[in-house]
Amino acid sequence: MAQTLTEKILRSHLKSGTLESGKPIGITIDQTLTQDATGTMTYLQFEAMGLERVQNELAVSYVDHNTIQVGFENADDHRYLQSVAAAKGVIFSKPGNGICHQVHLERFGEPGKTLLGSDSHTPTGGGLAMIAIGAGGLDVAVAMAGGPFHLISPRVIEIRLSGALRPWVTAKDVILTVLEHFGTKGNVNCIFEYTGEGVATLQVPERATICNMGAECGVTTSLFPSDENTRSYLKAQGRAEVYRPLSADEGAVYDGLFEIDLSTLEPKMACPHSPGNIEVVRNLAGKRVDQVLIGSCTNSSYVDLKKVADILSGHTVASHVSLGIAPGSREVLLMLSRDGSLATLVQSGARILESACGFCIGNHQSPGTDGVSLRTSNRNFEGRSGTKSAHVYLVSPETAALAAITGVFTDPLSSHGIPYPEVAQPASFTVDDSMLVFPPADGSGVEIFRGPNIGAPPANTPLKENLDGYVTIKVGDKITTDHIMPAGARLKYRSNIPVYSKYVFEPIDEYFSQRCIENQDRGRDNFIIAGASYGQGSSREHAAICPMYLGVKAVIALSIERIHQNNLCNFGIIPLTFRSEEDYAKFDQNDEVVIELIREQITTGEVVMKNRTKAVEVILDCDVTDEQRAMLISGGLLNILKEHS
Ligand code: MIC
Ligand code: SF4
Repeated sequence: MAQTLTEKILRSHLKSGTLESGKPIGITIDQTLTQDATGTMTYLQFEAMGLERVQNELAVSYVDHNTIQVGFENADDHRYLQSVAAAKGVIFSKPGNGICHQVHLERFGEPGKTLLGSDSHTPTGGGLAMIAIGAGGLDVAVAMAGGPFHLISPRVIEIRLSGALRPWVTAKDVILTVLEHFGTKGNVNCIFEYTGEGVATLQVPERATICNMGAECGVTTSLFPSDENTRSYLKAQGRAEVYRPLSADEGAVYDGLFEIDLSTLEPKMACPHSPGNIEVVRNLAGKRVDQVLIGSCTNSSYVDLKKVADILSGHTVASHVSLGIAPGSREVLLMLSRDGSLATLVQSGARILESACGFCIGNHQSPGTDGVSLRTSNRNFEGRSGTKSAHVYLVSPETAALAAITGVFTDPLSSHGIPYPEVAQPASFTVDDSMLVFPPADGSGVEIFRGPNIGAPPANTPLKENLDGYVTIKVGDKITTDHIMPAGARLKYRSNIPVYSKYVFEPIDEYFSQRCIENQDRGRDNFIIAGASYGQGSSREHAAICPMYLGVKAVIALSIERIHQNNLCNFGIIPLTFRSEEDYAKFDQNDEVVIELIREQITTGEVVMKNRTKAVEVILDCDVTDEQRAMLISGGLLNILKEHS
């Protein structure tokens, strides 16, 4: 039978289950990647598994998220990560070498392979025809130990591209169009597979941009076929030998279809405060801009930034605008410096930032009060920039560069007088792997460094018979992991759960953790009530570990996003869903609630929760796999792994 590309790759990696959408499957993972902010917990968990060395084909540890190094914490984390990588057989990408997804695409991605990364934008690898999935650190640790990754066999949605993009219309505008159509919720357990003659008009970095931001739709991943453009990209990276052609069979059947004629698109943007809030740029033409930031794993390839340099050439950044540019990798930075683009950027008044996540995670470059910031990144959740009152718009590098010059939103298709920057893919990239540290063949003698800020992941107890406590918080729809577990200024506590836990829900309710502790002290449980699409955004498992540490036993929501749901199960927090909005309305913060005989109830998949304060009860769904049910009963995956070791 004709197969989709997704099916082909999944089938060749299938370990358990059947490929029928909606059914649980387990797949082998060829490659893994971690980044520093999720990496410390991942490797601490891997160490707890007691293995001498990673078992999968290729494991890379990147340091890109927190390179700010205010205080000793980040530098200590980096030292831990470098030493544990050497000890366990992991390649270490030093801070400054670039953003994990950009570097992985350049140096390690391979068509037809599976990649699991402890970062939600791991699907960037789909630009090279990989099944590349974002997951919590514990899942990645299991994959490094040679274990399968469990997921729900996806619905495969075909996104059929025809035509070609017009000048000034970009890959970013393609994915913003996809986001406009699919939105940021309701796409759990889907994969976007790109097909059609329009595919050949897009180069690998453009495909990577599109796959990267598919994460904002909440899909498991996105992928493109592997074709002549893939071959020339890999050849230009000096890796022609890993090329192999891959595509769906003629007549493959998909679970859905969305057609895009590339030639009809126009420059778009995601408006505050959601990547799904799409508008055409022309609708805001003339609006004043305070800050422009170009970079992030979405749009910081060599061609992206060379185009920016060509646009800025001979111009000066508007006097009221601050322009920052973060090249995605050291390779990109080296190439820009060799071809003179770096000088052009500096001359225009751009501030050159480190090749790291930086501004994208709110680590620095926070806008001023009420500031309007145009960014080429992928998330504009309220407060993520570090400034709650800021208005962040997500745009293409071309749209961003024009605004930096004019100082206002400028439709790239309008008559602004700046010539279109024609930039071709280079025939060869400047490859320099000297900031990759390869592990010794035998790491047994390597001493693993641990600073005082690094603590072991906290233990959980097995599930009790009855849960009894309070709705410690009730939140609405689309609560992101940035709301649950803020990054930015708090990022340096990622390796210190007791301290980081103080900031759970800080952007919404700074007293949440205090209430949790008070309830815990009285021997009562904590419950979180939420609306639709709870846990959108990042893969950070801290959004489950820290609530677990605070005694949260269940999250009851209208719906929960895939990665977060897995993280909750991994750490023994029960994910439950309401059957209706009316049921959601029956609970308020501080209500006293009880779930009796929970161990028995979750095995049936139906759970009755009583609201003692309001004297009502509702039936909830507990839609988890058998493996997850076992984790919930044991108090998390780590407890199960301990039982089996
Ligand atoms: C993000 O873009 O939100 C992050 C920061 O890269 C996260 C990972 C993290 O929180 O460390 C992600 O996307 O998974
Ligand atoms: Fe880094 Fe931003 Fe990409 Fe996350 S989205 S990996 S913070 S650049």
